[in-house]
Amino acid sequence: MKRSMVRPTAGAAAVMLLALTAACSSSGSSSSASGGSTTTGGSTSGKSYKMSFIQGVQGDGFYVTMGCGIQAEAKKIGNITVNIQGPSQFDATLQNPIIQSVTAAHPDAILIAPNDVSASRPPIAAAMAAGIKVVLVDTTLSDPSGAVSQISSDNLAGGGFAFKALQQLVPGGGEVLVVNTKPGISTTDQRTQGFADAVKADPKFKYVGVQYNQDSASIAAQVTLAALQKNPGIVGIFATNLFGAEGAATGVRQAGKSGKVKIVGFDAGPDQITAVEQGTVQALIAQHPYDIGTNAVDQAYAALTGKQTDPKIGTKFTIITKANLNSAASQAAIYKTGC
Ligand code: T6T
Repeated sequence: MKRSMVRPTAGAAAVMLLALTAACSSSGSSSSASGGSTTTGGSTSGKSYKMSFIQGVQGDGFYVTMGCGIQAEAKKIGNITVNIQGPSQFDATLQNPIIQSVTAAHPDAILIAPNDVSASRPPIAAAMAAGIKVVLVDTTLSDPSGAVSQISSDNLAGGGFAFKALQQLVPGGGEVLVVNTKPGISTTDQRTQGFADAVKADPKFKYVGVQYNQDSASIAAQVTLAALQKNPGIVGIFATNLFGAEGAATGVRQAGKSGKVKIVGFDAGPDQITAVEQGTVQALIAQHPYDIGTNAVDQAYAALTGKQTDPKIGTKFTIITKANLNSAASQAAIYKTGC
């Protein structure tokens, strides 16, 4: 089985961040990933397998890119059919019925980014009880027991990297804010925690807390603007995902502080890259969702064919700034809008 990803060590990651250079790249694929699509792998002799990928939310370049990795890996293995669907919003009340209907269709494996650490557990546990192999991709559960594997970035460390980037951008220190999605999403909660812990260890900086945006760029813009009006001393913002970074850049612009208040965002869709080019966002911590996808298929396939599986797999980051934006590694890390 292919095992291309390694868990980044703290030391290696710190060096990567301090240099603010790209650390590695992910590859592309030629098929498409969107809500409700189905792709069939090339035929080989023997049994074939059905896998369903349930995205955290539709239309998010992170999950589109992950779907590209999933489809490419399924095609490479050859006897796997992949179905992709996801909720219209990052909301367990919308995702849970999808989990239930997918479970009723009884694929061999479900690859899923759970919308909530607790509320997503019952339908996922029901899928496991029905004999479906479950791989948790990106987000996880408070109780992940029974899952074949959990595959994600090291989100706690990622929050720490975001603070290191802000330290470099604002060496004199000051007040810093987090613009987060909503409580209960494992990934973005961990990024916030990692960031808050790192800020508290540097007396030059003051953590002014977290504002939630419900995974909406327009709400992120509103809460950012309001926070800047309330706390004019804010010098830096950490936006914990794609939509947060997009909205934070808008909020900072509306406050007339573009370039003055530094923004470090998680994720790297085309819009975030444009923001870096234009100088409204200073650094992006790009994840490698394509690799999460290829690993997820490998893990599910291993479980289905009686091979050894890895309970946890960590994928890498690429730190993107204006200075390294044109490097091959940065360009390869930009999320896809289609495969
Ligand atoms: O940051 C990713 C993902 O890791 C997170 O769980 C939810 O938001 C994204 O999909 C980006 O929008």
